[in-house]
Amino acid sequence: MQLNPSLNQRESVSLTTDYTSSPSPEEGETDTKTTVETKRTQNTASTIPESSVPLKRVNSQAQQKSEELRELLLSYSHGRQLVILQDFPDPDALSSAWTYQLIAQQYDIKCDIIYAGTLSHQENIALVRLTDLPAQRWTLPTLKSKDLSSYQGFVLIDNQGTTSQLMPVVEQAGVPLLVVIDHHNLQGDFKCEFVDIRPSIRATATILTQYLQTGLLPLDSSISQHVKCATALMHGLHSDTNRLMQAKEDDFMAAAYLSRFYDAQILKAILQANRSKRVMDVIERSLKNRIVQNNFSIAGVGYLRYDDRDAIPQAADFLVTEENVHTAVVYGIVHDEDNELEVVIGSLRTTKLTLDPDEFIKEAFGQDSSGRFFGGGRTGAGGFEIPMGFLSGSNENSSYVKMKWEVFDSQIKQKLLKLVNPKDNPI
Ligand SMILES: [Mn+2]
Repeated sequence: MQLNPSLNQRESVSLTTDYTSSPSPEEGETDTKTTVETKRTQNTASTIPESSVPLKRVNSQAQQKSEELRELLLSYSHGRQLVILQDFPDPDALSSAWTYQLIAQQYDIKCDIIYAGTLSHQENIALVRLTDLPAQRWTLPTLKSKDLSSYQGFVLIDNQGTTSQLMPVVEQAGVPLLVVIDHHNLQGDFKCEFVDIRPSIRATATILTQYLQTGLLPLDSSISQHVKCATALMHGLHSDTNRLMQAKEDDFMAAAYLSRFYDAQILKAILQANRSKRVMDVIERSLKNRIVQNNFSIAGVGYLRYDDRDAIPQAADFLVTEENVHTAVVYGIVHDEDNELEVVIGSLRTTKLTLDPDEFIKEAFGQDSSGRFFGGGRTGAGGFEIPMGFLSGSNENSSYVKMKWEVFDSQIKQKLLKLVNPKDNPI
């Protein structure tokens, strides 16, 4: 365990440098770069544009899935589809959905990319603005006001429907599920025409990039939209793999392919988006309230506005950097004024290789009355959402508000500490 931090640090340094460095030629260019330039010229001369030469680094599974997807898109051509993202979409989801939309466009399929919550992370807002990423926020009332009969089906990307309020409504309206593309562990049985769920892959952006590589949509660096989409995918891949530190071979191969098209300046601008003061305040609260036991850091941050929800994972990201801490859990009560809803939202971050966030969260919080887990995770990260039901909603009485927080705070702590300090089965 002692070896890992230094290893990670070293990897992080070299990768980060490579990744965000400007591609513009500078003085003292190396020989390697000159060779690349020469090759490019040769390619142009033989009239084969570099971008149309597929990188033959896609495994047979990806190849087969691409073929299946091509057939599906062909059979649904000239139609409309809804692409449903988790309520609070992350860069992996946003970039993957956009790529799907561009691929589907080739078959004259119009896709609307929708999510119910907000884009609350400053990097996500920057991503959407800087690349003109075409995702739309549809609240439940918006969705209900739409005529869904024009859609031939809906698509789940980077989720399996368990983190979206929109999915059940779309399903009830009789729109069939056509496609699921995800890298989280399987969360249920799907009766749909195309399923590509590969938990061994670290980002959905990798899966979509593989589709591009197999020729479902040849990227062209002279098309600004393609460059922006490649940049978005690179950002998705980067953020879901913890700056490539958790990336596997497939993810690196995808990043290598994207490196031929992405715009390093835009990516840099996205990554440099500043935190809002309110996010800083939540991080401060998490620092103040944290308890550290057995290398776990646990912090309740009280009430937050809906728009600041993403401060929770950011606080967890921060707490896990403390010396002697391998796992951080941060949670709070998020209040949605529009819908008079309250929900406990939490995030887990871990650097402990043997801790599976998915298992940990499922074991800590269990299932609701309909058998649905309150959350789950992937390598290094997890999240949970616990609806407050009858107890949700604002109250003028401040001591009541305080009491309500204390009840939820101690209940969550109790459940977490049971796993953190187990009597005979240490994690
Ligand atoms: Mn993802």
